[in-house]
This record gives sequence, structure tokens and C-alpha cells, in this order.
Amino acid sequence: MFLEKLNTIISTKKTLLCVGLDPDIEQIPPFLLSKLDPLLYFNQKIVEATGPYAAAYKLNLAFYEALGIAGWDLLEKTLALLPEDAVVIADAKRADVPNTSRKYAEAYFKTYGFDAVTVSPYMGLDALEPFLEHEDRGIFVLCLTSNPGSADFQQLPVNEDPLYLKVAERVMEWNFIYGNCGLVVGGTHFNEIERIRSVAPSLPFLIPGVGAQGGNLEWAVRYGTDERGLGALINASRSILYASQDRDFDRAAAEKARALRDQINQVLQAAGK
Ligand code: OMP
Repeated sequence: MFLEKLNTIISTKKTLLCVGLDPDIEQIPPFLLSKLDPLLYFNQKIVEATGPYAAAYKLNLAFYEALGIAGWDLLEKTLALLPEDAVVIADAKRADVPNTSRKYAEAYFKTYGFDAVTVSPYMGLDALEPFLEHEDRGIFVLCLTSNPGSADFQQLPVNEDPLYLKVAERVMEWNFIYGNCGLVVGGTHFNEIERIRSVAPSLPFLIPGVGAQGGNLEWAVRYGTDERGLGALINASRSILYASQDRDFDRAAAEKARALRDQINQVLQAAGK
């Protein structure tokens, strides 16, 4: 099952770090542009460098889809490079009417073999069921996103509680049936993470927004993890990928990843987890 796999990797490798593989031709070190396949070379070097520190890799599909057919090729070849001892997340933020969601789930889980996917709760349970029915895969439902626009809908009061808390409560209920749910909670929201953890004590949290978006790592780790210090992934993409524009970019990425893993573990220790 997904959560067992995730927690086994977290405990064995002693890391909560999720490396976001969001490759951007405009941001990679310029010397790579002379390579035959610059983005594949970049991904390969980043994966080799960060492998020891990563419990997970999250591929945001936008960065692959934007390249057209070359992007699907890059996606497939990148997936083949990823280590066995890391869960692999398709950051797709999908969900649609059931027959369409079925095809999305088939694409991510069967065609590409991802361990987990991010989905939007906006269309409701029937749009998510085709994903949830893949009981061995993880389904991370957007709860409270890291961007300022999360205030537009997610933080609106519904019977006095903000909508994102209603989402967390419903996802907890769905998890009793399917056992493979998680939540996406932005690391930019400090007090809210604690509140969400209190209504969803057993769900894994995927927490982006602590690197380039300036989220608070301490709160994310302290309240994002479950009571055993497991069940959370702290994602950083740009702050690791683009740590250096020079020939040592992979060593710089490894250094960033190692430092972030260590910082996370220090918070866990201080929290007695
Ligand atoms: P950096 O800001 O470069 O670390 O990247 C963050 C990654 O997490 C991107 O792939 C975003 O699409 C993703 N993300 C957020 O930034 N905020 C969210 O609330 C949710 C996600 C996500 O679902 O991963």
C-alpha cells in the first residue's frame, strides 16, 4: 500500500524530502544547452545527485507537457532514471467526470507507473473515485495550496469553518473507505497546517512551498508530520534544481538537498518525533 511504502522509505532513508523535478530550459545552467538532450541530461544529473536524500520525486507535468511530444519522451526517460527507493508523484492536479478521470488514472498509474498523483477536490467524490479505486497508489487531494489565491475559495467560511477544513474532513472520510488518501498543504500557511493536521491525523501530507516560495520549514515539519514524525513529504523544486548555474550545478543541488534533509531532521528531533 502507498502509505506503508512511503513510511518505509522515510524511516529507512531518514528523510522527508521530496525533490520537485520541474525542468525549465530557461533556468538550467547555460552550458547544458550544447548537450544533445539538455533537459534529460539535467534531470539525470539532478536525480543522481539528490538520490540519497530524497524520499520522493514529484514531476509537475506542466514542465513536460509544455514541450509537446518531446516532453512526453522526456517524462518517460526521466521516470526510467528514478531510484527504486523513492516514491514517484505525478503532480497533475487532475479530476474530471468519472469516465475522463478513469483515463487520467490509467495514464498516470498504468501507462506511466506513478506511485501517486495530485488531484483537485472541486468536482467532488465521483470525479476522484476512479483514482481512489487504485488502492495501491496514493491520491493527494489539494486542501490548502501555497499560493496567495488560496484565499479566493479555499479559505472561504462554510458553516464557520474554512472550506479547506471541510475538504480535509471529507478526505479523512474517504480514506476510511479507500485507505490511500493524502492532502496537499502549502508550507506557506503556518497556523493552518496545525489545524489541518488536527482534523486529519493519519493522512500523509505533501507540503510544497518551503523553498522558493518562502514557507516556514519548522511549522511544516512539526505539524505536517504525524505523531511518529512520518507521513509527510516536504517538497522543494527550484531551490534545489537551480542552486547553481555553473558546471557544479549537480553538486550544488546535492548540497541543498542534504542541507534541507538535515534541517528537517533537526526540527523532528527538537519536536521529539
Ligand atoms: P518550488 O516553488 O519551485 O519549490 O515548486 C513548488 C512545486 O510544488 C511546483 O511544482 C508547484 O506546482 C507545486 N505546488 C505548489 O507550489 N503549491 C501547491 O499548493 C501545490 C503544489 C503541488 O501540488 O505540488
